[in-house]
Amino acid sequence: MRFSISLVLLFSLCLGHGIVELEASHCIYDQLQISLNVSSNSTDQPYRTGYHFQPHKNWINDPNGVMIHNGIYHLFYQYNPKGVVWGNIVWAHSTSEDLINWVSHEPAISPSQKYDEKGCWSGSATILPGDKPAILYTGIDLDNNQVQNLAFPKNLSDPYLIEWEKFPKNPLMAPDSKNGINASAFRDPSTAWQGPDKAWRVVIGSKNDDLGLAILFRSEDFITWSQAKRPLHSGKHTGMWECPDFYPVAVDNVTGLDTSTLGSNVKHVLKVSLDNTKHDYYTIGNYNYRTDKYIPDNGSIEGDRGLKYDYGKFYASKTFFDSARNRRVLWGWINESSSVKDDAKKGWSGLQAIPRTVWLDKSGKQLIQWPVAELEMLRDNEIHLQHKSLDAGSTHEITGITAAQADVDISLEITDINKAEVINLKRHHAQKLCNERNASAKGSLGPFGLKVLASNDSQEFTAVFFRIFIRKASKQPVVLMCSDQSRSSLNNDNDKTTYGTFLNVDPVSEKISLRSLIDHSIVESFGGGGKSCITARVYPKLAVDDKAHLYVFNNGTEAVKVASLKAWSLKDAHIK
Ligand code: DQQ
Repeated sequence: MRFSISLVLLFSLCLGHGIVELEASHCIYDQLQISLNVSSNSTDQPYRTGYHFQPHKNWINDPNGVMIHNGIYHLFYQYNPKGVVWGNIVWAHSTSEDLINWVSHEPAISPSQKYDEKGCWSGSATILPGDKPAILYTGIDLDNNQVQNLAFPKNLSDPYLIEWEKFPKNPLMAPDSKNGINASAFRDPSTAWQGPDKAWRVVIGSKNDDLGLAILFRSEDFITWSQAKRPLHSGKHTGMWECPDFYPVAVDNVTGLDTSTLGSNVKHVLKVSLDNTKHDYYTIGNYNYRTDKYIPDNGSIEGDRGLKYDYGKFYASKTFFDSARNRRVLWGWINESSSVKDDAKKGWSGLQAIPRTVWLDKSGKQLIQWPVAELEMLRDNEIHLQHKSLDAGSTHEITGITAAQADVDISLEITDINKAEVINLKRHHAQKLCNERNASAKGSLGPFGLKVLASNDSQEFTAVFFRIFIRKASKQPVVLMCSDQSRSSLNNDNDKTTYGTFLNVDPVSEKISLRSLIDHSIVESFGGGGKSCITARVYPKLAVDDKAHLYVFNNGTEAVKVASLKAWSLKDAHIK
């Protein structure tokens, strides 16, 4: 193996002592800031993915500065060049022509100046007039203050924009203690937008006590920025807002919009990453550029009880407008659920989710997310199943594809809603309900769905499933969507939290669909055509590579029907 006994000893010290908690709530494991040689041998690396973005080794977190420029997609991301844990953060850089196959370059932005000597933290790209990309990022200065800095490509005729120059007048924005802003809670500039008055606006994540803030700055020239008297928006009892993302969505179609678009058929989305809970939640509402205020729609719930992009592992996300294909694309960081000891063994930690196209649902009340269409070029060995009845307690194996690296799209129909259990939902939180009634707990209508990364003896599996209930109060049906990791691995060092959410689908008039992207240690699931998403990290010991199986199952007492199922093996993406 690639790490020595002394490192194991150092690691054990880390568990008890010597871990420094930072404001960004990442731990610093001093003793693990050491880059290891990492094996590429697949038998040593059962959890490496085939088509998700991940560097060869070391730690990654937030996607940064995502953009398209001259037909090339850019993904920058938080990266530790010196270890498998968070620290020494630089902006690593990769480029792609299709969002799936990637080539890596030298880090674009690394600590070098007194205003970013202690870290180059998250930020965003804005395409300025004349097609000139600009990056705003948070620097940690020598006194540990968080400040905002600007960088431009050194050579605009380089199609890959490999070298970036920091603006000589950095820092351009600093925290104002008179406004109650602490210098350790002022970070992650959004993509900027330009109002009809031509002034640029940008939001910075912050907090004042436990009031989460999207602090607004304005500028005429992108260089001199002044803080607006009031934030764009704030949220009571939400704590630090990290990585705010603010963008327009079209009301009546799926087309993406440039970040500066305003108009009567346009709503706005504000997403914030809640440091307290490590979830990305969003509201939909209206933005008034005259007052520079964003007001969420009635019923758009603020905070961790609100709508989440993803109810599993997905954080510090960021969107960009893809002008080549008129869509808005969402990137998000998927963290590990394994122990730091196991991360040190495999030599890497963290990945990026498959980029998702995002648009406003017809209801206007939520977003829809769907893997970018380019992923489909990796599909191979298509198999079909149609009109298959799944009797009570039955399991059916799906064969003919590589079950450890696959794309599965299933739609299910219930037969009789009157058989659904009546439940007082006021007392139930979706995740708790999924936890109490896991995949093995029989119900009437459900659990039914997929068992993925399953061993042939069912000792290991991850179940992504549904249960249908009738609400006691309204007598209306409700669909629960769960991702149950409790049996995902014989290794009990992993976090096996079960995730869950309610899915806004009428199970009487609609089929219940589920698409799951399976990639060795990731199960990224999209319920109801992208209305609810759940991403899980799992680390099977038995269900590895060709020992992994895929099943459809029904553990309810009532039959359900597989209206259709399509599944594909997915080929490896080229990620160099
Ligand atoms: N990660 C960055 C911060 C951001 C946090 C540091 C979110 O800029 O607030 O690596 O994961």
